[in-house]
Amino acid sequence: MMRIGRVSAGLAAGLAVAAATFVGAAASEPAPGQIGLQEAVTPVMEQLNSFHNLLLYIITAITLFVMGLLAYVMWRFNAKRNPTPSRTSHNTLIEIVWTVVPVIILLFIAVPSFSLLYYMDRAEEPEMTLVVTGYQWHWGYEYPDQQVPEYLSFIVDDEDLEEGQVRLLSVDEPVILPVDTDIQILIKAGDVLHSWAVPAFGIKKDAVPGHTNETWARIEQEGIYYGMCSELCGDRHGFMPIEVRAVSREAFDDWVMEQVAGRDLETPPQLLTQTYEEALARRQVAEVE
Ligand SMILES: [Cu+2]
Repeated sequence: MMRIGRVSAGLAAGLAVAAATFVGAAASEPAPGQIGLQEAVTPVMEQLNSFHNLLLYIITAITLFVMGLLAYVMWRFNAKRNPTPSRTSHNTLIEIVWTVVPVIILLFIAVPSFSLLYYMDRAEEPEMTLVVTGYQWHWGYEYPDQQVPEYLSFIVDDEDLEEGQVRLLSVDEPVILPVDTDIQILIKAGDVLHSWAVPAFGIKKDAVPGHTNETWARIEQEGIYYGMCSELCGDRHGFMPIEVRAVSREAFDDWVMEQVAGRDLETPPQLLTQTYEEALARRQVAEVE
C-alpha cells in the first residue's frame, strides 16, 4: 500500500514537472518533458498537426468503444451471471457491420491522408532550391540558384559549446533560409543512407546514395530550428544534427552577397528582394560611406 502511494505521488510530481516544462517550451527544439509535437512553422507541419489531432480523436473513440464493449462482456456474460452460454457462432448482420464500419473509417482517414501526402511532396513553383547532402557524419548544403557552393556543417562538440548553443543540436555552419519563400529541398547522400529531419518543418526525408529526393518548406517565422539525422548511418549517426536559421528575405540576400563576394561568377546569383546589380550597387555605396 505504502509503495503504491509513493509511486503515484512520484507520478503526480513527474506530471506536474512535465506540465510546467511544456508551458515554457521553446518552439524550435525538443524540451525536457515535452508533451506533443514541436510548434509548427510551415504549412506542411500545420496540416500534419491537424491530421495528427484528427487521428487522435478517432483512435480515442475506437479505444473507448472497444474497452466499453470488453467491460460490458466481462460484467454481463461472466460465468456467475451467465452460467449457460449461448452457442451462437454466426450473425450475418453484425459481421457485415464490423467489416463495413472499419472500411468507412479507413476511407475517411485516407482522403485527408493522401491529399496531405501529395501536398508535402513538392512545392508548385519554388522560388529557390536548397541541396542537402548527407555524409558520414555531417551535412553538406548548396544553393545552386544563389551560386553558393556546397559547404559542410558539423556538430559543435561539448567542450566547444558557446553561450546559447544547444548540446547535440548546434552546428558550426547552419543552413540559412529565408522566411515566406517556397523552398525546394533536394536531398541526397554521398555515402550511406541518412535522413534530413526537421520536426518544426514537418520534414523527414531519406537521403539515398545515387538518388535525389525532393520536398519543400515555407518557413513562416524567423528563428532557429533544429533537427537530426533520422536514418541509422553508422558510428556517429547521433552526432550529425541540423540547424536551420530562418531569416528575413532581405537578410538572406545579404548573406548570399557575402558568400559570393570577391568571386568570379558566370551567372549572377538569384536574389529574392533585388537584382544582383542593385545589391552590388548598394554594397559599393555602403563601402564608400
Ligand atoms: Cu546520418
